[in-house]
Amino acid sequence: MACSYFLSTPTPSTPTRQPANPSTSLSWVASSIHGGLSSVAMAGSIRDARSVMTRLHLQGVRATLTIEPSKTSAKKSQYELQTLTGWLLKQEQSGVIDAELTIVLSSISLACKQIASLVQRAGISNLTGVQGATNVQGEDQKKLDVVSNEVFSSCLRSSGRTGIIASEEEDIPVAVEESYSGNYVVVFDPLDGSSNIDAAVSTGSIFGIYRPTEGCLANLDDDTSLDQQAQNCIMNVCQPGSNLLAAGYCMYSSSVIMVLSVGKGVHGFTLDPLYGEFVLTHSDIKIPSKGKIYSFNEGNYQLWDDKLKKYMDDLKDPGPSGKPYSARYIGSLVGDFHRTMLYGGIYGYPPDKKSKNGKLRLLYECAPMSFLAEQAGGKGSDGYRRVLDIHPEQVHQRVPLYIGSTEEVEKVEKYLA
Ligand code: FBP
Repeated sequence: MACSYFLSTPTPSTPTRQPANPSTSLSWVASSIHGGLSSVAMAGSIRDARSVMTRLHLQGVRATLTIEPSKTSAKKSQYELQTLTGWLLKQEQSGVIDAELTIVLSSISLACKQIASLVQRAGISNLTGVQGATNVQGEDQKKLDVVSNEVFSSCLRSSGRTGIIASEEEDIPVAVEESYSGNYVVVFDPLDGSSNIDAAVSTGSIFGIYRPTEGCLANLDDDTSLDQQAQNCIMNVCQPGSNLLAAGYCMYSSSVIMVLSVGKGVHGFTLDPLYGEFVLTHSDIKIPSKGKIYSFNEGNYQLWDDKLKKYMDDLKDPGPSGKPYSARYIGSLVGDFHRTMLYGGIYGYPPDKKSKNGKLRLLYECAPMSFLAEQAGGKGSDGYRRVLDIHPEQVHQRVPLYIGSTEEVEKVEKYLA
């Protein structure tokens, strides 16, 4: 704590205040009765002050100590930047996260910076279009899906702090040989909103971090336990969202913004292209409790059940008193959810006659986003229960999602009840 202290004597003369040592941010006043004191004044710490006090007392000088914040060090430099790295260190220093998790989150921010530049240059570096392969869900993989997956996986591996990683683009979770300590379990969707990639419309990466459970790491040198190893990985990844330690997304849009929570609120960091650093721009985001914006793919309206159709009709025809809701749909969960976080409203991907459980994956999309929504005072539901309470049965399980302002999510739950 910055402070300064007074040495008051019976015949005070003009005190001189000088910062003893900016880095220890202590300054103090000395009254020069005997002239010699000024040399002592350069000392810095509280302990110094006390020893000076003792010496003065020994010289028969009556002195008292008053501590007050020093004005010099409190003044923030206009060039002071609160970067993500600095913010993570502060969380670590205050014991919110440990050193291992700091490193995992830093490696994720590096992956997002790399993916941001790949997405921005996709058209130039021939990274648009399909890869010519399909993922475990039978979807055509975009070139950038595959590249982003590689970037994300390699950043997590080289952090040496992840035990198991599970990607939306990979069939099964994998144990990380390079694991050094921490052994965190990281689930991620390397590039969400792939239908928007080639049109350079908002996309994003989503991640969630869990603590490893018992028997996390099978003995990698022991071939016979490969099935056991795979089972262990799947078991460790299939945790309910309520076990999440941290989650976040990085949106690639007109700005590149990383939004994350380590369980103490939600904070947003904008990538400053000048420094290549994520800088704190949205501290402690709170989702408005209600909002007149809905974000659904109404193209599926005819496939919805009647209760949901009634809900949607009422949103658009609120009657004489009300104002109709506005429709906003980017077709990228990260973009639509980011807007909902800031402006309020609701994003929904319901089940329909074609996709009985909707389209979104519980582990890589619904649970991390619901963790953020709740940390920001909002809600994430499958229409009947809290998404974070759903215990995954498979790693690529899909669930319906209604997420955003608490009152809006509770409204749709009432219609579906
Ligand atoms: P991907 O992870 O395959 O991109 O799918 C998720 C997603 O793209 C969401 O980001 C988006 O909200 C939704 O699917 C769009 O689906 P649809 O085109 O059916 O509306």
